[in-house]
Amino acid sequence: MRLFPDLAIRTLCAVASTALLSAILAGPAAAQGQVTVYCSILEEQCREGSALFEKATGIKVLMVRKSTGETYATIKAESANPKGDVWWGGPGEAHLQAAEEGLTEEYKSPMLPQLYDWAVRHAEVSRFRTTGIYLGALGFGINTEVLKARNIPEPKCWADLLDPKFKDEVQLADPNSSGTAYTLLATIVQLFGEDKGFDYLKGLHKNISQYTKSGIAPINALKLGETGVGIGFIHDIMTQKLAGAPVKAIAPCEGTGYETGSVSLIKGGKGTDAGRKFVDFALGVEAQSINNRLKIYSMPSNREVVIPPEAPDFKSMKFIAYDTAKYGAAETRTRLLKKWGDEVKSLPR
Ligand code: S7P
Repeated sequence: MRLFPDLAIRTLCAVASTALLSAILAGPAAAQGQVTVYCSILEEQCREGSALFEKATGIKVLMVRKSTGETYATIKAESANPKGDVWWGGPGEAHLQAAEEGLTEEYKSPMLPQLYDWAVRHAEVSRFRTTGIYLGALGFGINTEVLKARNIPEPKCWADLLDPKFKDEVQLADPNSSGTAYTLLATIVQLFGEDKGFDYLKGLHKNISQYTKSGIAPINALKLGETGVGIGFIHDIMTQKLAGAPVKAIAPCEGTGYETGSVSLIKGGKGTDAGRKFVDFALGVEAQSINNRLKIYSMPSNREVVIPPEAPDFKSMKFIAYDTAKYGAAETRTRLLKKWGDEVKSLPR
């Protein structure tokens, strides 16, 4: 008689402990075992990063590649029910706006002591809601064969791009979707002042063949000879040159701006612990060395990453005192993007 209750109790205990064990394994493990990363660097960088992180941690990565402005808009739209954990890459202004609007979470990574001062200052400005992962100089690329075939002299300055000879010969992304193009908008406004800057952008508009969604699209078009001029980051143009495309990177004569590529932890993400691990990874040597293998020579924020001699020489370029904090303030970024849409993009070409 006693045997059955004992057996029943033992069976129940065994079932319960198996269930408990599965719950323990399924619950926290599922939460820690997966991270959703919104990736605003290039697709090949996103792919390599996920593979390396999965290999190093065993945590599964769900990677979604979207341009910087698009990612900001997605995180904002999802803020009542966040679906992403980490926002990896893209120029820092949209990350700063997200930080100011409380869309991202404070995180002081243990990797901070390994970073250059500029990356830590960027984190401080955001009250540690975003951190710098790379710098990239803005400029434009030319396809030397296209310009030669059309008998157009090589432009050296921003002002040269207003020449009617460049009609339908310049590609730029839309600054609402692209962080690269927002860097151009903020650079031109800082370089010429807001009124003259918008006059410049209206003049440039006459020569634009199309506003692409992503910032890299004009550089891909440049490589293929589909445009004579593509506005973008100098390191991305140099990647194409190193691969043998007939392109040249130009650091404009008047001076130029730059991006502080950033990483942020999304507020309310479901896999926040895994998200923190991914942020640490993005600030580390392994993730920041991916670029050397892919020949994408933006300037890394981790002091231990090797900077190869092929990387753009920042010292030879003329930079303006670019103010990422001011142009990443929510009011400024929102206002300038609206003004660009109303006063520039809407004009006939
Ligand atoms: O790391 C290369 C790089 O070009 O990827 C980012 C990306 O192009 C930004 O894309 P959108 O302009 O479409 O937002 C840059 O931050 C970075 O330099």
